[in-house]
Amino acid sequence: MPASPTASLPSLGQAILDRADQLARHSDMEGGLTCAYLTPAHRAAQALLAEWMAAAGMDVRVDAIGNVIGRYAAAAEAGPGARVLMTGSHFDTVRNGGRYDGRLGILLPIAVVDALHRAGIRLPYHFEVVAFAEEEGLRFKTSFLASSVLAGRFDPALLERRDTAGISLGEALAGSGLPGGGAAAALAAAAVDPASLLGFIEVHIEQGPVLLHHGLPLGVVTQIAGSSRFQVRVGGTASHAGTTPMNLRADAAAAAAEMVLLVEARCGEVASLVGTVGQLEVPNGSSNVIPGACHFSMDIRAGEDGIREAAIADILAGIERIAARRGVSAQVERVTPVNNAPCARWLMDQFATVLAKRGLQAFELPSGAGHDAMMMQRITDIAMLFVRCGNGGISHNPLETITAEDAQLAAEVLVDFLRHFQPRQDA
Ligand code: HGY
Ligand code: MN
Ligand code: MN
Repeated sequence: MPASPTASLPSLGQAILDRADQLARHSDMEGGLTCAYLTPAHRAAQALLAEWMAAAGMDVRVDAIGNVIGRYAAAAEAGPGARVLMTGSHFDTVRNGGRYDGRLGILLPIAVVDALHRAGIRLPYHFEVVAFAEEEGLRFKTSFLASSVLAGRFDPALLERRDTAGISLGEALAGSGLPGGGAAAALAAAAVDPASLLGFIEVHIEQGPVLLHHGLPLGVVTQIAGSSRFQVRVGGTASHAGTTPMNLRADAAAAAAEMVLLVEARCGEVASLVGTVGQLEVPNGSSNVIPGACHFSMDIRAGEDGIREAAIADILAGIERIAARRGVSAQVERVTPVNNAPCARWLMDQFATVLAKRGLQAFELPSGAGHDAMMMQRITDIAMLFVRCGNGGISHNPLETITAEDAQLAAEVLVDFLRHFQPRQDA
């Protein structure tokens, strides 16, 4: 087997970071990176990724939900029945987020394909890089929207979901120019045929401090924690802040505050359980009016689905008790839960073999963050390669950072993985 094409490209890691910087220039906000689904910044990023995929020698298509899919076709001798090893991650972001979350898992494989293409190396299978259009759920409070379409798990009811401007997902898609215009049939037809897949691998920043703590550049993921998200709307009685005695109030914000502390307390009871209220607002509030309404989000995750579901049951019951005692209402809307997703040992081992050949430890760790891979795991086997985060492992924050050296190493490991990849024998 000829020398690795990346060995002659020591600057690949820096090139990947430079492209992340270039992509980050397309933002919905000044002075930071926000790239919400189907905004002008999102469409510009989508176009740039399609351009880079084509330049790397891939056949590029954009599907009905806006995923950009680049196929690096198999070697001719693979024949018409060649199957697909798929990789990818998301290019939408959280509000004022980091520039590597998701995007590294797109830019790095594009750079790898470019190196293979320049070296005239083809693989015995099709290699597809997917830039998933929506994973974070920022605009429509969904999660894994784009990978759910590819996995054939899209819930058409989400087309009615509205953003803060009152635009529904269906309307946004209808006006997007994407194939099918948001028709449920077009979204269903965009699902990939599971039989065509050899597996799905995702390269992603760790978004935590573990690799940094162990002094390791890369890690192999064992499982991805399941998550459940909710929107809670508390309804009280707006009334005068100066004339309403404390014992006669139905204060929606005070009730919500007690519910938030309940989430914190209950999720503090089990090591692998976490609960977060990331959004909390008194809509149309005034400083001299007792809040008549208070809305907040809940994000609850655990390493085991049973632990997560038990915590959710306790929290929902607690919200009901607090609402009844305080004379307020509480409406809870649940976004589709995503269950714990195990990585496939046969794929993990192929990453471990490649790492060992480079004298690197195949350090295994779970992922507390959700990823597109967990949706793809519903239709094919998955594995993930984590890349060390700097700045204490911080993520979902502009301080998110990785080094060019670690990006270079991850690219070289991915090349080795691809060139030695063996499909699952009993598949
Ligand atoms: O929330 C998550 O874990 C992912 O970043 N969407
Ligand atoms: Mn994220
Ligand atoms: Mn991510």
